[in-house]
Amino acid sequence: MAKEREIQDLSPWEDAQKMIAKAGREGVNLIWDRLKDQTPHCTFCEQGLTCSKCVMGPCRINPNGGPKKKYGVCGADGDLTVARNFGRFVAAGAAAHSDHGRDLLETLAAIGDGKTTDYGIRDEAKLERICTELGIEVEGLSVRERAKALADLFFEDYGCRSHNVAFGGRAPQKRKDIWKRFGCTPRGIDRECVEMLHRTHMGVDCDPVSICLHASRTALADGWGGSMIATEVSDIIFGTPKPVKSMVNLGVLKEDQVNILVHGHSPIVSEMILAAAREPEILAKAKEAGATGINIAGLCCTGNELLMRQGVPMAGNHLMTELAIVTGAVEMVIVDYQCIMPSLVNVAGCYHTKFVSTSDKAKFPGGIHMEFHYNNAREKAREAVLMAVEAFTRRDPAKVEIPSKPMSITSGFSNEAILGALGGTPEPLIQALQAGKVRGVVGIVGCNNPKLKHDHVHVNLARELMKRDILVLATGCATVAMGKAGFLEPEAASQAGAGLAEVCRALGIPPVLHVGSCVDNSRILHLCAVLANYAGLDISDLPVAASAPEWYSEKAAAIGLYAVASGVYTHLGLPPHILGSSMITSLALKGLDDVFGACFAVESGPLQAAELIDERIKAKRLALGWSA
Ligand code: MSK
Repeated sequence: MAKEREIQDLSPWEDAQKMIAKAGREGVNLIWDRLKDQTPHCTFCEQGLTCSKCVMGPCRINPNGGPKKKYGVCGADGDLTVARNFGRFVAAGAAAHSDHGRDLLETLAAIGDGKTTDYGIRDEAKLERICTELGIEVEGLSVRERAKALADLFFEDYGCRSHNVAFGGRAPQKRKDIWKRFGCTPRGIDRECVEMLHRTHMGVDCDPVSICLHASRTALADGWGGSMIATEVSDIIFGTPKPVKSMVNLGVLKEDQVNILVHGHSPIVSEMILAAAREPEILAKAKEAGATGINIAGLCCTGNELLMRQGVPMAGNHLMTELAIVTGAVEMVIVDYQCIMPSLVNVAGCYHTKFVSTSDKAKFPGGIHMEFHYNNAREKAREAVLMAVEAFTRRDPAKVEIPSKPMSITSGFSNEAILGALGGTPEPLIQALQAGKVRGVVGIVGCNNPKLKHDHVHVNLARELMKRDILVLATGCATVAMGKAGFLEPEAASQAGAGLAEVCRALGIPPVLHVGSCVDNSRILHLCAVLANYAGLDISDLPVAASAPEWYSEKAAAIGLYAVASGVYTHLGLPPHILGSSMITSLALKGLDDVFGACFAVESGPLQAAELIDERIKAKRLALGWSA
């Protein structure tokens, strides 16, 4: 594996660098090794110009001619091929978020039907509020009946009848009018995903622009549908986050405790693991095994879910998942779904670590499968934690290295918490924006990608935006980067511009707010809608932007597109596989502005990206008659 100099080029963090070196000494194959093996990538695939959607192919399209011709066997050109591939890419991302939302919904329905005692309603006030918002008459209904009524309403959102997703009603009227004009109003969540698969079947929609507009509709069904349902129902079942202190990096692992890492996205399993690990009888078993306790820590977005609500520490983000196991101090990685590299089974096999999968839709050959359902979750969680306790007795102390001291962070900034800090109304934030103390708000979201130096763009972009009095909202794997850089503590206000620092100090908040997991980007959408509605504007009028600096996943593409289709200018650190079509590329970078009042920008340099975002924020501010 990499030499010292190269390791420093892969990640800026001490914990990552030490574990990459350790993996090299111990012969553990990592994501960077595999990227090297796969480089150079196929240039047709990189540009979105391959098609394997039928058996007349596969085809590789060369828009400029040459040994591979301009048209596939069916006659599709480069523009159509790129559009079809991108449409399916977005649909897969929207499906992933939304199917996660469906699991929460099935749990809510089970609570309503009295089919589970393992789960309940922790935020009854939010249940009532959302029921009322969506027109459910709550008077006279018990908590369970309300849960059932809300679940039934949301199941309709997933369906195929002509029916607009309920939370779409939160968008400003001007935005809804735009969606209507361009045929992008999100209807059933499943319907849009299925329709995208249909449209991109050979011989259906042959207009690249039409496919792209449907991709926007599919993404909107995710943002205002599946993801928003996932967020709101998670809050209802597990509690709405409020500011909470915690810690981040591999230093959160404890040498004298049973370490269990929860990984994936849904809180359904991880909340139960946490509850089991706190049971006195199970703690007693851990003590019998020689441990001083049981330490639950998070990876990726299920970690964000537990961090936001329970203050559970975060061990790392996407590129840290293999490295966490390399510490030799992890008894178990227990996963649900999404962003779980299949390689983790092999890495776990190099140590005493148990790798446990829990979802019937995410199985990992070589791992242990323990299927969790709403009616067995508590019992399965106890079983899993006891298995981790047993693994602790087989830990090899010679292989243990916990590489750093943890950083402290503050998390838990749900919209309820943000509006609460503002006195229950968006007015102070609007005033701060108008006065230019806070010049804009930017969501920095998403993943890591081994093609870019780990967390480098996240951290340097956020640092630069803060300096320019731009408040940052972080979700997903970006959160860990922000935490490690020290940006998630109120003291980081000292690194912000004078206006933002003043506002942060007055409210006692950091200049970068952790607002959740990747489905929780819906919180940012909702906050934009609250601000726009309050100010009588459209979202595209606001000095706001989004950035996914190190994204890799289909879900991130769906998030980016629903942000743009909602009127939010969106920066990407890497382009999607669309560069083979100049038509689709120029639609993404420019043409969408004429449709949605927002478009994409692609830039891998953090300072250059900050400049682009700042220019956009300036333009929006000036258009509102505010100082630049
Ligand atoms: S986990 S989608 S790597 S944010 Fe949500 Fe992180 Fe991106 Fe997965």
